[in-house]
Amino acid sequence: MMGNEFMLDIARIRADFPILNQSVNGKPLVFLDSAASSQKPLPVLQAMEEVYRYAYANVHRGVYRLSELATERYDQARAKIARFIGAPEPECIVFTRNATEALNLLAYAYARHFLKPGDELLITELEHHANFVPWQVLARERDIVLKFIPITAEGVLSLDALEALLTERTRLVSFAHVSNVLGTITDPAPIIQRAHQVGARVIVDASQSVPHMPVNVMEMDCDFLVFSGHKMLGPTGIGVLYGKRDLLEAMPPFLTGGDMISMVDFDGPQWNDVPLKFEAGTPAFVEAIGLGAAVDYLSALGMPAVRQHEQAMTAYALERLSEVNGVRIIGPTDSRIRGGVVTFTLDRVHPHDLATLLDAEGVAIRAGHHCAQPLHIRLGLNATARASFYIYNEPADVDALVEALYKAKLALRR
Ligand code: C6P
Repeated sequence: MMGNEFMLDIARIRADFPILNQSVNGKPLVFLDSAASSQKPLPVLQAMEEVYRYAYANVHRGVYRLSELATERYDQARAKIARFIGAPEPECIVFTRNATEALNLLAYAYARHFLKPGDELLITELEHHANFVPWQVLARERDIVLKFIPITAEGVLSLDALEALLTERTRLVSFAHVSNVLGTITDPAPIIQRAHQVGARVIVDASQSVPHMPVNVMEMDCDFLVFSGHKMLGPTGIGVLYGKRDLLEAMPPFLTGGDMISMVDFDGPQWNDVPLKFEAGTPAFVEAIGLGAAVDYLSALGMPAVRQHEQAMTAYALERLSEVNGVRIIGPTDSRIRGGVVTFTLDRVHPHDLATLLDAEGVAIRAGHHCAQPLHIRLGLNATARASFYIYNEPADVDALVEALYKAKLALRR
């Protein structure tokens, strides 16, 4: 049955992740925090080491062979990432440090430039702080009206409410494709269509979707899309902003300095072409090459298979966790509209205490507000526990989580 089969050869995949093959607190490590940051397979580590060993020199500067080699690989990484998300050309891919920087870039270089006082900006109640705080700051500074698409009791965005919130003055809509807390997968199509009908531009925060499912920016027709490399097998310090070329060209730069100008004299600078206009200073090119290797790795597995495996893992986790007395699952219980993120609470136990007790059993989960404090306020919760899955997780990991939960309950007499 589609969605409930485990599609990946986990034993073979795990052999590429030596970090998983270790004990923590005397117990085999069960890593269930990939939504925060994923582990890295050997081909990614090797690709980066290879550059440092044999092909390292600053990009876009030297005319000598080593610099050309590094520049070629940097450009190839950009092209791979463009193909991976269905972007029409590599020039639509801007490298940033992470999704947070990409969203700030848009707040500064797009919204501060194109939005006027009284214009309206729509985000949602389920956003990560990265897609929340930059807009709050902008709204305060520029008298922009910030509105929030609410979630239903089931934890999905209310499209009826969207209708009521959209107006002629809505200039920008920004939302998470997959919530890092509720796991909710939002179908971007109806939101993007309606936003475009009122003349608004749309940003998709794909931090929790691009690593886990097929994403195609052309099919989606979003104006901008952002994600981080470190959540998708790539290194830290590299993120991506996709933008429609005409929009990127119309935007002023975010940071200024070297590499982002085509020429400068005492009268002033002229900006470089996109995407270099947005990449001031020496870029994280070794990290970008590492991300390119991560994209190769995911592409070889096939993103439909990655999604199907995670959906099966999520369905299994939802089933096993709901057996545990006192566990409350937060977010949709239908794995078809849920990414590989299962957030829950355990009655009368603080999630931090729970995470500490699970850690003693070798089980690594995240506890807290997961940088989505407004959503937690909306849910009436201070904190939650979250298990998240990736290509190297298997049903036995969920069994270990449930077993550790029973042990924690016993220790706390809950
Ligand atoms: N969420 C989590 O544990 P950065 O930190 O820039 O790489 O990613 C920010 C970000 C933006 N949007 C969403 C939906 C996210 O989930 C995240 C990162 C991590 O849930 C770290 S707080």
